[in-house]
Amino acid sequence: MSLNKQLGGWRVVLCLMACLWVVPALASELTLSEGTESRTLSLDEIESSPLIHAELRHPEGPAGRFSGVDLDTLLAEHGLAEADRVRFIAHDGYTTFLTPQQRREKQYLFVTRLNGEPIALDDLGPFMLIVPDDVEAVREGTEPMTRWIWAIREVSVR
Ligand SMILES: Nc1nc2c(c(=O)[nH]1)N[C@H]1C(S)=C(S)[C@@H](COP(=O)(O)O)O[C@H]1N2
Ligand SMILES: [Mo]
Repeated sequence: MSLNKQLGGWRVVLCLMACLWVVPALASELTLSEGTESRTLSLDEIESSPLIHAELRHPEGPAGRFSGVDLDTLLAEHGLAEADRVRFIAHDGYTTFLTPQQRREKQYLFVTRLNGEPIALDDLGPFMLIVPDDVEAVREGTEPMTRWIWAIREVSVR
């Protein structure tokens, strides 16, 4: 094989590797918007709040150690603690919101990692909202899991 062909082959391999690295990195961004203003938060920026861990099986399947930040702490970090309505928008178009009262009733964990790794889109990532204290109740059907939104791409407050 000529040297030229070998280099071409390597170029293809390097491009593929770059794509495999870039695509999940892009997916791990969160849009935080308030009215017409919006900013993009990286995984690092989200995780600048203290990480909280919970060992559980998500009703949709994934199990293990879920790590993330307390939703209210995350909002406070960005001056949004007093938000009236916190809406979550998922990559699949699903959307739901939390009122201040709902946020007071329970601790919502904004999950950024499963078993120490950023979460793939196929595994309900990049971010999901869970209520660790409700795992049992949801399994038993005494609590709804309509606010256990996964594949979160945007948090929009007003
Ligand atoms: N991203 C995303 N999150 C979601 C949903 C969804 O369709 N997409 N469905 C919600 C609803 S209505 C419920 S009851 C639970 C479980 O949804 P399922 O019963 O459709 O699996 O997840 C919630 N979170
Ligand atoms: Mo539902």
